[in-house]
Amino acid sequence: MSQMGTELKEREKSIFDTQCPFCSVQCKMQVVEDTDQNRRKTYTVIAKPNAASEGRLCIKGMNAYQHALTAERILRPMARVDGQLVPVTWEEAYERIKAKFSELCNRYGSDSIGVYGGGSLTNESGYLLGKFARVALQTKYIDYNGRFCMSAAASAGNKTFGMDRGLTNPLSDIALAKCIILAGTNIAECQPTLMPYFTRAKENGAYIIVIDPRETGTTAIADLHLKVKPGMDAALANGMQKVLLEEGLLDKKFLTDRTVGFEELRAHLQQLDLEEIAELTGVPSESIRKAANAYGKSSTGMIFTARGVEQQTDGYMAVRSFLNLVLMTGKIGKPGSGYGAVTGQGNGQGGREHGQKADQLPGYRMIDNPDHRAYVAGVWGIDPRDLPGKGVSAYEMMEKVHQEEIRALFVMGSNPLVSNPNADFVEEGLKKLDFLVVADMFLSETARLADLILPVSAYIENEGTLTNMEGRVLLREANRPVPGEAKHDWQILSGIADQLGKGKYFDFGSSEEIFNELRLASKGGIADYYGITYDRLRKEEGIYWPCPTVEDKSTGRLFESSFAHSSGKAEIVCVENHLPDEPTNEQYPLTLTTGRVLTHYLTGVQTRRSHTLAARDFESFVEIHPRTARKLGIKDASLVRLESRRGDIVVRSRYRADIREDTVFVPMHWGDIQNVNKITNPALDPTCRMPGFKSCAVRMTMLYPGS
Ligand SMILES: Nc1nc2c(c(=O)[nH]1)N[C@H]1C(S)=C(S)[C@@H](COP(=O)(O)OP(=O)(O)OC[C@H]3O[C@@H](n4cnc5c(=O)[nH]c(N)nc54)[C@H](O)[C@@H]3O)O[C@H]1N2
Ligand SMILES: Nc1nc2c(c(=O)[nH]1)N[C@H]1C(S)=C(S)[C@@H](COP(=O)(O)OP(=O)(O)OC[C@H]3O[C@@H](n4cnc5c(=O)[nH]c(N)nc54)[C@H](O)[C@@H]3O)O[C@H]1N2
Ligand code: SF4
Ligand SMILES: [Mo]
Repeated sequence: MSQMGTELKEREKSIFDTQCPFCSVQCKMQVVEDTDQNRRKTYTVIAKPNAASEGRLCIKGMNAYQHALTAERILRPMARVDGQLVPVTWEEAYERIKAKFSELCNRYGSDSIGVYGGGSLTNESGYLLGKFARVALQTKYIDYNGRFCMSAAASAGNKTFGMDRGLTNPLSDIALAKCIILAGTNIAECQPTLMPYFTRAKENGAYIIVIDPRETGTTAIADLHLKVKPGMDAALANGMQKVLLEEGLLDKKFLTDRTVGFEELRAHLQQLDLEEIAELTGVPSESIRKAANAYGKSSTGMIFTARGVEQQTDGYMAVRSFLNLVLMTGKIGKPGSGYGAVTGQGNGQGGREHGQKADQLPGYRMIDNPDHRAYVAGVWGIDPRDLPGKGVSAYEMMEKVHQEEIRALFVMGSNPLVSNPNADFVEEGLKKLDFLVVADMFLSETARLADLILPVSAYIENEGTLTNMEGRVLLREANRPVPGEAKHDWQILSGIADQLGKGKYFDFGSSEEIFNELRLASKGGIADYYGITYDRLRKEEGIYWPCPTVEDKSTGRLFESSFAHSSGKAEIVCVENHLPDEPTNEQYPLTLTTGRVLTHYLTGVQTRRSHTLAARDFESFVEIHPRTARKLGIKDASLVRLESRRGDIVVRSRYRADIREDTVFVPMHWGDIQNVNKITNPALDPTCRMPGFKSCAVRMTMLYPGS
């Protein structure tokens, strides 16, 4: 006994059960903190088996403890006094919010305050943020960073199937697919722990087609790589549909029984020309034929799209063009056949379901639907007439900030200065605000401009549910104490609501209590969480929605016998061969596309603070074909300036012989002079309001030409 006591004194172990804060796989893990007799701490990360990750972790998950434990965490609220950020008490922080929000509300009305959320927030916090905007602030202006992420796929899923849930099948179905199309998705670097599902499919004989303008970790497993011109996916999928039609590779029974719109599509495809499509897309017609035949002839097949296809000014229609392929061949609702919009953020799925969106109420209800308003108002105990109407999308909120229609902005879980397109414009707008409040763990680029910063807990300290890319709800346990005076997001929302005299609507003592209200608010909606409880989540390996009753056990496969539209049928649509919003010309001769690298996450606020990850990629770069570079006099590994009509950035050149010669690629993980969004195009998709992050016209010059 005494010996054990001494040992414990010498070495203390604490084990924290958690989930990776980054991507949509939501790998489970344990962080073991080992303290030696000199109080020195070392950390070991252990992957925990669970259904999606099957016990794997990638390099980001392995090192996620580092940013959570850095000395750079904000530990006290900070207010701007005489231009400087100084620590203040929570009481003072709340009082400042109350004073400023009340003043603006009285002078300009409640819509002068905007709320901006994020897909890293737990379901509970995201839900509460939506309620906070509508009930505590009564503003119509709320939107979130998922607008830049999932909005194209979500609107395409809703319109085509009547429902948007990232994957229509469980991940285990991938191994059963005989042909897999990965369109604009770089799973190897963005959801690395899912790769074994695809290699398993390949071992089972699957033919893998990857559509991407450059070579990536994912194209490495491709049997066929289509190097499409950025922004031309809708046309490419049109070409493949034309081939399916010509070759009679159609599931006629499925088309008749389960879809509408095919006859119009047939007429539309007949007048398209495959050679013209080959020219437009930069993909030879033989390759388009090969891809269509492989998919059309295989007994089972799955198509996945991600941001390469979706972050376009025709992202919504581009996804629908791929969904036409699914429906023409009847490859959905069966083992090994389905579609997946590969969700991005940790809670990118749940974050888009419960009311952070401008037009949405919990459970995928719509804010302009009178029945939906009445139901949710009932759950919240308010008069439906007091619910505001529909607001505008994330970037459009930034336009309203610029126009000084929105005068105060409350940001929780996003770094909009780096993630919005046209960042210089966004920065100008944020600087005009009367009051910018940012709730974050770190002094992000956006927080640096704030009038008030509220310190929040990190994933490892913050319990709550997150819904992974399969639509599987998971409970993230959290037993590490919150550092300093940081608070959970939901506690901050309750605290402010209380100050504003709305405390009775936000009287929660735990995330579980909020979840229980969310269950009720989502009940009967498309994303029905009513049957999911914390108790069940502790016992089961996560639960798929829709889950209307506590007995419900879904297999995770949707649309086996009918789609979610009231007719039960899926909708086929004719898609035009859309061109990117900003064509190249003599002045701006290159197409810039943007994306990610394995080691960093989004705007890099977290991963740039992890020493292991930062050391791997410590600065931004531009991938360029050596032939293009030589024509422009650009040397390898040199600092170059990239300019568009909106601004310029400085990054290091990186020769890549496998990228298209007309295209360059820059990752999005750095701020300031390396913030690629200083040059991206803010033109939006007319349906889902997604910006065209993946295509704009740029020029490139050496920063020090003589060097
Ligand atoms: N390491 C890492 N993982 C992440 C993230 C991260 O920041 N870092 N972020 C998470 C989030 S929020 C998201 S949304 C996902 C994003 O996951 P992905 O969408 O897979 O990632 P991206 O790198 O943005 O884009 C994917 C690929 O699209 C290609 N592409 C560019 N333009 C086009 C085009 O016009 N057509 C086609 N077909 N392809 C094109 C790019 O070359 C890139 O390889 O990743 C999640 N996982
Ligand atoms: N050019 C270009 N731009 C893009 C994209 C692209 O491919 N190309 N992709 C877009 C996509 S898909 C996305 S998802 C967006 C994402 O863009 P952002 O919304 O800016 O995403 P993050 O970098 O994750 O910023 C999250 C911020 O919230 C903080 N944070 C993390 N967890 C929590 C939490 O639990 N609570 C609170 N209060 N704060 C937290 C982090 O410290 C960080 O400062 O970027 C978009 N922008
Ligand atoms: S980043 Fe994604 S794949 Fe990597 S450990 Fe985290 S959740 Fe898993
Ligand atoms: Mo995303």
